[in-house]
Amino acid sequence: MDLGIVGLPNSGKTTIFNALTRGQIEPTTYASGRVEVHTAVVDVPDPRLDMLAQLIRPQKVTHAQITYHDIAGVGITQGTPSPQLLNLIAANDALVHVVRCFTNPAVPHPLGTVNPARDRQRLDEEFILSDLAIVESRLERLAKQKYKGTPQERERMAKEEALLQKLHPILAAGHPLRTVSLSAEEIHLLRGYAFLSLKPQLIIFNIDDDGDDPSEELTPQWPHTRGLALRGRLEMELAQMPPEEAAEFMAMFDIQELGLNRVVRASYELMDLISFFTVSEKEVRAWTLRRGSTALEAADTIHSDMARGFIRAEVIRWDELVRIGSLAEARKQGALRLEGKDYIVQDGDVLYIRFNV
Ligand SMILES: Nc1nc2c(ncn2[C@@H]2O[C@H](COP(=O)(O)OP(=O)(O)OP(=O)(O)O)[C@@H](O)[C@H]2O)c(=O)[nH]1
Ligand SMILES: [Mg+2]
Repeated sequence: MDLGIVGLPNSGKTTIFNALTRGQIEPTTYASGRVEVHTAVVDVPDPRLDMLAQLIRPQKVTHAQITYHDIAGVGITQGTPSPQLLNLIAANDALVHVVRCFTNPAVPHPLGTVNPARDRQRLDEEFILSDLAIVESRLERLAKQKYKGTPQERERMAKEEALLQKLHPILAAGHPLRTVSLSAEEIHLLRGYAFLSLKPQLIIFNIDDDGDDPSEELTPQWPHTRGLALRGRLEMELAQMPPEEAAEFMAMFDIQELGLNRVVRASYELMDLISFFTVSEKEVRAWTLRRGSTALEAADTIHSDMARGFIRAEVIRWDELVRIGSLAEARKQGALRLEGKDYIVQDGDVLYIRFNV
C-alpha cells in the first residue's frame, strides 16, 4: 500500500514523514521549490502478529508493509500542479494530507497566516480544480473522437462520456470525486485517470505540543475521508528516540500510543482494509486484504498458484489459535473450520490454504 504525504509548503510533511517512518530527513524552514520525493517502507505494527510469533517461534516474522512518500508541495499553491507532481500524487492508493496548525513564528506560512480550515479547503480545491480540468479536456476530446473507431470502441467512449458528464457538475460545485458513489464498472472506467480528489484522504492536523485537537471540527463529512491530530515535531522526536527513552517521554506527556501506530490504524480504516495471518515453522506473516474479500482472493494475495489450485481454506481466529497453542493441536481438536473459496475472510483470521497445482 502506497500513501502519499501532501500538503501546503511548510505544513510539516517531512516532519510527519519522519514521525511515521522513523526517518532522519532534515525538515527545512523554507520551501525548497523542487519536486522532491522521500520514500520509506515501514512495517505495519500489529500486536496480534507479535503474539502469534511468540507462540510459534518461526524462523522469520513478516509484517504487512506500508510505503510512505513525502511529496514536496511545490506548485500546489501556484495554479495548476505540474504533470510531474500530478503523477507523483496520483500513483498512491491514498493520500495523507498534512494541515499546519502549529504556530512556530520561525516558520513562514505560504499564505501569511496560520489558518487550518482555509488550508485544508485550499488543497482540496486544488485537487478538485485539477480534476475538473482533466474532465473538461477529456470531454472535449471525446466529443471529436466518439464517431470514430469500432462499435466496441464507440460504445466504450459513450459510456466514458456519460460518466464524465455525471462527474462534471460534482466537481464544478466544488465537491471531491470521492463523494460520488461509483459502480464497479465506473471505477474501472476511471482507472486510467489521475484524479486526485478521488483518492481516499487521511487529514493530519499538525498541532503544537500543547495544541487542541481540531479534527472533529475541521474534518469534512465526506466518504473516504478521515482526520486526526498529531503533534508532528514531538512525534518525530519520539520516533527517532531509543524505545526506552521514548516510553519515558510518552508517560511524561501522557501519550498513550505513538502517532505512527494511530496513522496506520486510521489508514486501514480509511481504506477498509483488514489483516489475515499465515503461520508455519518457517514464517509467521501478516497480509493485507480489502474487507469483504473471499478466501480465494486471500489465496491469490499469497500466491497466484494457491488461487489457481485452491481446494479449501482452514480457518481459525488468531486469538483462538494462541489459546490452543498450535495449528496441529487445533486441527486435532477440530477447531479449524473448513471454508470454501467464497468464504469472506474476517480481520484476524489465520488461514491455511489447501491447494493443488
Ligand atoms: N513547532 C512546530 N514546528 C513544526 C512542526 N512540524 C514542522 N515544524 C517546523 O516547520 C518547518 C517545516 O517543516 P517541514 O516538515 O520541513 O515542512 P514541509 O511541509 O515538509 O515543507 P516543504 O517540503 O518545504 O513544503 C520546520 O522548521 C519544522 O521544524 C510542529 O509540529 N511544531
Ligand atoms: Mg518537506
